[in-house]
Amino acid sequence: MVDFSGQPTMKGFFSPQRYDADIRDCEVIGTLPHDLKGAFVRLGGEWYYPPKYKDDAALNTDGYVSMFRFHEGRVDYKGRFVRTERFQHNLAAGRQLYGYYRNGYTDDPSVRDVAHPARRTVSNTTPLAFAGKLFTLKEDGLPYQIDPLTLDTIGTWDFHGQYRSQTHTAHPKIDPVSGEMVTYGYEATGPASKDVFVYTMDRHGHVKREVRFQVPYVSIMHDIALTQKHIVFPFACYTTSQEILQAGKIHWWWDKSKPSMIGILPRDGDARDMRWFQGPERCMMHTVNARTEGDKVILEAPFWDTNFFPFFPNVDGSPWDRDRAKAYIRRYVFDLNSKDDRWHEETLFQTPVVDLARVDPRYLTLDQRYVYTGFTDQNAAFDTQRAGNMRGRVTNSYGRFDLKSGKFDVYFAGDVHSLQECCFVPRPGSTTEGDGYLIGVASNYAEMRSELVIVDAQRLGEGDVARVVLPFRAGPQVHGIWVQDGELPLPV
Ligand code: V55
Ligand code: FE
Repeated sequence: MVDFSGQPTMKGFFSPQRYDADIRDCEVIGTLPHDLKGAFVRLGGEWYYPPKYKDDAALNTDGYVSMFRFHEGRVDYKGRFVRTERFQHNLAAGRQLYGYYRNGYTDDPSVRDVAHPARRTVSNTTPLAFAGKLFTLKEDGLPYQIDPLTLDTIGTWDFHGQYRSQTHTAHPKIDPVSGEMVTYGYEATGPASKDVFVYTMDRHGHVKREVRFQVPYVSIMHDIALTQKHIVFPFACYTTSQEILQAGKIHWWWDKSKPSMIGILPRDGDARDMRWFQGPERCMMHTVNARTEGDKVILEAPFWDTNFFPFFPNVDGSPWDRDRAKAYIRRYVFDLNSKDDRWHEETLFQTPVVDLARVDPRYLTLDQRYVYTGFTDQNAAFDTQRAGNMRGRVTNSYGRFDLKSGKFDVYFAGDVHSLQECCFVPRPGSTTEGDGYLIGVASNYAEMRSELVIVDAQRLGEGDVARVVLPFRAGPQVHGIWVQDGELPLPV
């Protein structure tokens, strides 16, 4: 029996949907740009069965992949649950067999396999188009390969057996200059292990390099940054241990007495070339971009002041601090020539932002100017709590933050809307940074439906040029990517 009635966070806009979807020729308001040709592929998750524990992390939802396919002047929509091993086991049993986020010790004995965390992944974080294939990623398991024509799940992927980490990040980086991908897995040899395996793949998905190193302490290593010369590994304050996991507890605990760490590894270097820098409490989740200038590495990232996740407890017993859980676009400078292991930090904008920031992907690893991200520009004109938004702050605007001038432009989605992560789509044929579209899904709380907004990325203030309207809620997205025609086989 399936019963979501006791789940306070799964109401209103966030009540479960539990269906795969197909729409041919979606309703469109406005004019679709004729040069938008490809697909917006989104990944997120929803609970197919209610969680085993009420205080479990929202990161533990079943992966759901969807696609807005732009083709011949129209848009088709498709959505599918990712058929992970876990999804299939749950469906066969008719209930939730899996326990806490990243704690296999809390799983039902029929599926418990603590030595192989990849087998319990929900694959719900980031789509990846690489080497002619489509994947769904989650940092606690291996990639799942997805058929881009149908969104059917093909199975897990280990890069022709050459990928040895048990886990694979949701945030690999593709170098736009060489076409190489730099990727990694942490907790690489098992839950709570300090091992990190780093891989460089050629554009065909074959491993060219593997580097193994250990972290000073086990922590979430959700994202990295890549320059033309270095790989930047930030992490901070979240900790765990075998004892915590074996005791059947939540995986991550916030310990602000631990230093925030940033490791810098030369792309052609070895574990002994790793340089660790440290600083005071920051919550380091997503990066924006980084570059190497002489002996300096410069990182731009929307790091938080403190614990960002309400469901990962503070070790000192203090309650989650919503007022301090804010992210700001910041710059970090690391001097590789200096013996000092402290970084230099500068807060570039005083406006708190959502940390799901995007750049023009053609400028990753390079000196880039614009950062696109959601933020709260105006207070919402509706009762967000009643509508199911527990945080009460509504992301209703996208900003284009100019790192060179310190100014920003704003797109406002509407006063009954909240926005998911945006995605920058380069205009085909152009090479100028920022020439293209900003797209993203808006939740319309008045109509209880989702709308994909399409904005000219150089004219945010003029509003959207088109909206693709779904007659239902598209569901929560974590990350999305644009796949240009020709990059993958796409449905027609
Ligand atoms: C994040 C998201 C995850 C996860 C770990 O946003 C970190 C950060 C959706 O899954 O498993
Ligand atoms: Fe992420």
